[in-house]
Parts: sequence; structure tokens; C-alpha cells
Amino acid sequence: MKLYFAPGACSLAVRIALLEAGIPFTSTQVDLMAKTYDNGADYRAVNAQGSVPVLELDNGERVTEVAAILQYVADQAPAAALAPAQGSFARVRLQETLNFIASEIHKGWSPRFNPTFDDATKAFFTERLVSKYAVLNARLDKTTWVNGETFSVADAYLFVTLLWRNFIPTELPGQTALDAFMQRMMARPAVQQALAAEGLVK
Ligand SMILES: N[C@@H](CCC(=O)N[C@@H](CS)C(=O)NCC(=O)O)C(=O)O
Repeated sequence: MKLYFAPGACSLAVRIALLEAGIPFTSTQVDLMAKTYDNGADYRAVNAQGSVPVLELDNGERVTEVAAILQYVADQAPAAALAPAQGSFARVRLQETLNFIASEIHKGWSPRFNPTFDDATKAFFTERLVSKYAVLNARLDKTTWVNGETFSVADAYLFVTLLWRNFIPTELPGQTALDAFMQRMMARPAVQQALAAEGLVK
């Protein structure tokens, strides 16, 4: 398998999942501004959206969308227990969380990275994002991982979005369960390996 990624982007969640799963893979860095990879090749020929991640399978199929890729990875390594079994109600709960992270949190960040938005617009989106994180903070007040007591691919996804506070400082007042969650994530060897692979730790 090959992961198309940009350092610190949402593709980092897929890298963490692959490492947690113990699946061998290679990775190719994408220049998201230029939409190129491998010394100038056209990345839009890989993904018409021009976004990462893409997971290229050994048969040439390419999977896009973080939530779909994470579940695909989890299903390739059932022994790693990164997602409940397909068809179970627990799987529906995981999908619910992945979709929440994708649509409300991940995409809640996007306007804040947009240089053309003024401060008032950014403040509006920031307030909205903070309220969405509060939902997950309340959950993590009661559980170890975002979907209960078992680590899942949703934790990798949530972790990456919280790391973006290193790029845009974001106060999450009183949301201390998220800070404790980040510490638990940082203690995982796969997370450290993923961060090192993308040059995000010394
Ligand atoms: N819906 C996509 C969104 C992926 C996405 O937003 N990727 C960002 C990095 S976190 C990106 O590549 N942005 C550059 C662009 O869209 O041009 C998914 O879930 O995979």
C-alpha cells in the first residue's frame, strides 16, 4: 500500500492507523499548494480533488476520504481491533464518530486556515469548532478513548485535528479531558513513530 500525505495533515491519521495495524506501506509526500508529488508529477491525476490522503492499494485501487480509509485499514488487520466488526451496532457508533469528526471538526478547521477570511468570520467558526470539541470532551470525561474503552481509528483522527492547535493556537476552555486524551495518544508508540516519520518531533 502507498499513502499519499502531507506532513501534519489529516493523512497523519491514516499513517497512525497503518502503524497501529502493523500493515507495511510506503508513503509519498504531496505538495498541496502545487498539487504535485515525486518531483513535479500531477497529483490531480491521483486524486481529482487534489487533497490528501489517498491510500493506493497493491491492486492499483485508490481509496479517498479519511473516514473510509481508516475503516478500510482497520478491516485489513482485525487482530489489531481498531474498529468493531462490520455490521455490529458498535460499528455504527464508530461511523457516527468518524462522520462527526470529518464534518463538524475537520471541516470546522478549514475556514480558520483561509487567509481571505476576516477576523470576525474566523471568530464565528472558532466558536462553533470549540462547541463541537466540547461534545467529545464530555465523552472523554467518562471514557478512555473517544468511542469507549477500546482504542479505535477515530482516536487517531481526533488526535490529528487537535494537533492543528500547533499551527493555529486554539483555546478549548475547560476541556481538560481532551488534554488528557492527547497525553494518552502521545504515549502510543505508533503515534510517536508517525510523528517522527513526518518530521513533527525531534
Ligand atoms: N473530505 C476529505 C478532505 C481531505 C482534506 O481536507 N485534506 C486536506 C488536508 S487535511 C487537503 O488536502 N487540503 C488541500 C486541498 O484540499 O487542496 C477527506 O476526508 O479525506
